Amino acid sequence: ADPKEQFLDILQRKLIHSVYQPIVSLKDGSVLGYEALTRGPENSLFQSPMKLFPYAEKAGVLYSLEKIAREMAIKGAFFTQTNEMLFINISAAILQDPYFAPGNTLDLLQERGLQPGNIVFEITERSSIEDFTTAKRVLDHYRAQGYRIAIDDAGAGYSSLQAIAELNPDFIKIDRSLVNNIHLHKNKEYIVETFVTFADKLNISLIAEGIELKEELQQLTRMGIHYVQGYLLGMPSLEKAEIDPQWVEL
Ligand code: G
Ligand code: G
Ligand code: MN
Ligand code: NA
Repeated sequence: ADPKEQFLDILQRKLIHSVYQPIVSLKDGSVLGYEALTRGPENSLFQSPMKLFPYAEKAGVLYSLEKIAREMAIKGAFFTQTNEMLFINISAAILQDPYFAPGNTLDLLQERGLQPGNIVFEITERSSIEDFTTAKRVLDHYRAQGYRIAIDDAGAGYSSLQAIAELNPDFIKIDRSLVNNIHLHKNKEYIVETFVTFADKLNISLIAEGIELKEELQQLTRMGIHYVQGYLLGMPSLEKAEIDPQWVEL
C-alpha cells in the first residue's frame, strides 16, 4: 500500500507498541529499569523506529507520534517494583516544543500507580540541538515535575562535555560505538575513563550501552561503570528479561 496511507493508519489506530530492554546495576545485579523501544506493525514499511520517526518528522506530525509512543510505552510496561524506571526515547526536535509531555503522561502514570520519577526521558546527542536555551528550559521544566533525564548516545554525537554538564542530566548513556571491543582499544578506554571522572564529579549515573561480549563487560566493571545494557544482558523484548546473575560477579 501507499506509505502515506500506511502511516496514517498507524497513527489513527495507534498500531505501535514497545519492546523493553533491561538496564542492570553492576553493584548487585538488580534491574534499574527498562528502555522502551518503539515498533510499528510487523512486516510494514514502518516496523523500525528509524523509519517511523523520520517519516513523522517530515510529515510534520512528530509530536502526535511521540505522544502515542509515550502512551504505548507506559501502558505496555511491566513494573515489578515501584522504584523501577522506564526509559523513553524522545526526539531532540521535541525539545524545541514547549508543549512537550502534556498532562496525559501524568494521567497514564497515575492509572498505573506510577510517578514522574519512574520516567527517564532519553535525549540523543546525535542530532545537535538547535536552540539550546529552549531545550534547557524545557528539560528543567520536566525535571521540576519529577521526571528524570538521560543523555543518550554520549560520545558519538556533537555535544561537548560542557553542553552535557549544562543540561544537568541524571544519567549519561555511553554510546555502543565506545563499548564495542573496548578491551582492545586504548583510545576507547581513555574516553570512557573521562566520562567516569566527569560523571563522578557531577553526581551523574553512567549507563554503558550495547554490551555484547563478556570481555567488554569485564572491562567496564573494572572501570567503575554503574549500569549496563546490551544483548549480553538482555534483548529488547515483550517479556520481562531474566538477568543471569553470573554477569555481575565478573
Ligand atoms: O532498537 P532500535 O532499532 O529500536 O532503535 C533504533 C533507534 O530508534 C534508536 O536510536 C532509538 O533511540 C530510536 N527509538 C526507538 N524508540 C523510539 C521512540 O519511541 N522515540 C524516539 N524518538 N526514538 C526511538
Ligand atoms: O539510540 P539508542 O541507544 O536509543 O538505540 C538503542 C538501539 O540499540 C536499539 O536499536 C536497540 O535495539 C539496539 N541495541 C540494544 N542493545 C544492543 C547491543 O548489545 N548491540 C547492538 N548492536 N545493538 C543494541
Ligand atoms: Mn536510547
Ligand atoms: Na543510545
